[in-house]
Amino acid sequence: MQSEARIFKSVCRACHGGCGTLMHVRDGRLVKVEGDRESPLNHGRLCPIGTVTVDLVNHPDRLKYPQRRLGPRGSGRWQRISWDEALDEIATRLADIRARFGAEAIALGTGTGRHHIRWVSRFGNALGTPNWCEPGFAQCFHPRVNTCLLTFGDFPVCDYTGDTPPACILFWGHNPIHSGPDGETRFAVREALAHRPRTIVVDPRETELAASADLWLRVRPGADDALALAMLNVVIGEKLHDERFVREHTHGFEQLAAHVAQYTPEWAAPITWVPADKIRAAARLFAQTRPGMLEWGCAIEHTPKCIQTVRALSMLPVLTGNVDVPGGWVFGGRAIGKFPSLIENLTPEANAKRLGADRFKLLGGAGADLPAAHIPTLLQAMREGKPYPVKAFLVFGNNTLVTYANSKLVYESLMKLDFMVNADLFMTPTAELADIVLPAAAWPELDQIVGLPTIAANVALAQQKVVQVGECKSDEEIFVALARRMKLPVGTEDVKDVLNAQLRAGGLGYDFDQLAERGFAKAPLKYRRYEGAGFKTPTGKIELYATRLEQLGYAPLPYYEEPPESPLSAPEAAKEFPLVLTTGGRIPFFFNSEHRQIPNLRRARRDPRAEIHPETAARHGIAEGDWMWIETRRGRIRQRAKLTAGIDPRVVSAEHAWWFPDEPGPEYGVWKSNVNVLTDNTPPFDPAMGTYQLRALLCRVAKAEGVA
Ligand SMILES: Nc1nc2c(c(=O)[nH]1)N[C@H]1C(S)=C(S)[C@@H](COP(=O)(O)OP(=O)(O)OC[C@H]3O[C@@H](n4cnc5c(=O)[nH]c(N)nc54)[C@H](O)[C@@H]3O)O[C@H]1N2
Ligand SMILES: Nc1nc2c(c(=O)[nH]1)N[C@H]1C(S)=C(S)[C@@H](COP(=O)(O)OP(=O)(O)OC[C@H]3O[C@@H](n4cnc5c(=O)[nH]c(N)nc54)[C@H](O)[C@@H]3O)O[C@H]1N2
Ligand code: SF4
Ligand SMILES: [Mo]
Repeated sequence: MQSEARIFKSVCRACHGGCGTLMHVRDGRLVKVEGDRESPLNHGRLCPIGTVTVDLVNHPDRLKYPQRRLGPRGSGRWQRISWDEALDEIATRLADIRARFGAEAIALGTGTGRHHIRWVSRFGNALGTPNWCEPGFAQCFHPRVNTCLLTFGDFPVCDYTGDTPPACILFWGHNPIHSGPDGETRFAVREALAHRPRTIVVDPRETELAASADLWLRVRPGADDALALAMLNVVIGEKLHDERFVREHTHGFEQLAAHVAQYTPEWAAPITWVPADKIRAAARLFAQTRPGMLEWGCAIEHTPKCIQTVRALSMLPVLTGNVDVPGGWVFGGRAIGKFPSLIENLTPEANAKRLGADRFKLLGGAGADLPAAHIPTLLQAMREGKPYPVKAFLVFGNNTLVTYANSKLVYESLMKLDFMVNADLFMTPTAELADIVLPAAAWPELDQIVGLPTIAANVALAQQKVVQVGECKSDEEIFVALARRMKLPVGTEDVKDVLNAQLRAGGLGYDFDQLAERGFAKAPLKYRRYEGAGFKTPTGKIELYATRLEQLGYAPLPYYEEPPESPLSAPEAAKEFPLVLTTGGRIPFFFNSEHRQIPNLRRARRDPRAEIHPETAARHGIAEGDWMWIETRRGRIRQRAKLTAGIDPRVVSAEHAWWFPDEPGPEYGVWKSNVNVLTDNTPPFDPAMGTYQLRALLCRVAKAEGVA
């Protein structure tokens, strides 16, 4: 007879969100996952990705035990080993590299916003290396965080868990009904939309949000800074700003007003491809419909001029008095104490060695919240040994070959390593390049707390280990085991001790087990905190004129700059590559490079596809569903053409993160449709953040004849 299933509360962590879940476990096996109706973040719902959790956890292709590669790097041949052997070998190799080249020759990598993200840098700090990296710290979300910390003294998020819905939402380079706002869930946005706010969408594609918006601004990819500056010009020029808030709580309004006077809508129209009257209408609608919130996404961070774009955009809610008000932008509560990063373990000399820190101070230096290494500089150190050699790379949940820009250069860099370790749920084209592969626990197989200030502003959540799969270990446990094995001076406590210390410091009054039982805890949200305390910036105000940026040597006021590879900045290249390429619009069925091996999701999107205007397609003899070559100066890939009149005839939008787990290893078709074969990680970089070109590039297309 079958035993009864036990039900545990937990939190889905398959994306950046934190939907409450009920986990059904029978005989030690996960048999069902459903949404928790009590959760304030999803009210019982799950998205397609959350729905297939059982298929993911029990997938036959999961990595279930550690393996050592046989033969040369990339041979595709593997041998099962025990955890003891794996940890011993890693500890010995790392100790050897550290003794010969210094700890900085060991780099750590991780993937986007994962449960263990801060544990990666923590382990690096314990080991004595300043070199860890993550695509998100480089150019997704953290540019927004670091910029806002410097100019607001805090990070604003949209107020979805309060009682007041927004009257206006400005969606900018962000499609959160599929992607989920960073640190939220996509359901919060849908709920806000149910209250019928006015909406403005800034997107080169006609997404569902764009199609139903009051105003859709079909911006040229990469021209967001010009558009934002022109909107500021209108808000200030027409005196639509909140005069009192601006006077009392911002610094540098006069300088900003004088500076943006040059950026008129007529100036911006030919740059942005958005008509001047539409720019005016958008600025007016946002300024006059309060409370309003800005939902901004990673599109603004995927070009080498990210910080000033973020700055310009962040001023729209500020000038219009939408900061720290119900239904507007609010500041995250601190329901969970600060993570013990162990950064104090790094000497000033070690800190100074962080690759890129001297140049990109918002990423790796004095202006960074949690400093990280600059990925292109790190890859160069692997390839060329300059400015010093990087010999080892430990990757915990990042599909480096697929998600970093310029995949061919990434491949060359990884092939030069002496030692590479990869912890993942599945074998990937990246893991195939490792010396040792470790089986990582998926989210239902580990304990963790969720509640960066960015999660729902005021909700703390616990995910709990409900099953054990094979010999999988959580990344956190692997770090602790390695720290103990290497006899590191710090970073050896049990994972739960660290979680409990954080919860104690947060003051919610629950320890981990109590929070796990409840699933989540909500702290009260306080509005207009600045009225008493001001903002935590040098001037005590929101710095429209950024004194900290100026001190660090960066422009204190936002300005316009063309992307380096655009029809305006590179007219010669544009003769050969006449179309503007953007990449990465999120697919509702996959999280970045994940989930291609799950049949129930793959059925919804069998092949990669790129959006193109019917006229442009017709010129090249391309029909709906045809395989189409997309080529840039870096290389060529193919995706299936998706014809849509919603995109500008001069633009192509290709999906990102494609590889094919169903094709033979060790490559798994990684060179076929991977958009990062097309992107660029060579200079110029954003001067403060070091971001590079994942979007806004030049390309050409052709029909791919004779390919299956
Ligand atoms: N051209 C282009 N490139 C892009 C983007 C784009 O829009 N366009 N987007 C960029 C952005 S914003 C980001 S954040 C990055 C994302 O890049 P990545 O972080 O590399 O993306 P993922 O595919 O989500 O995750 C990588 C791996 O983590 C594994 N994994 C999942 N859970 C765990 C776990 O708990 N532990 C371990 N050890 N492994 C786990 C998955 O199986 C997967 O192989 O891509 C970037 N690359
Ligand atoms: N289902 C699902 N959810 C995800 C992910 C996933 O892969 N799948 N990835 C996660 C990650 S790592 C991140 S960072 C977030 C990202 O989530 P979002 O920030 O929503 O990012 P995207 O969907 O890549 O891009 C948002 C929109 O920007 C548009 N866009 C493209 N280029 C430009 C441009 O130059 N300017 C402007 N204004 N718009 C442009 C695209 O057409 C797209 O509709 O989603 C997270 N959530
Ligand atoms: S939105 Fe994110 S957290 Fe919620 S069910 Fe989907 S993948 Fe899980
Ligand atoms: Mo991201």
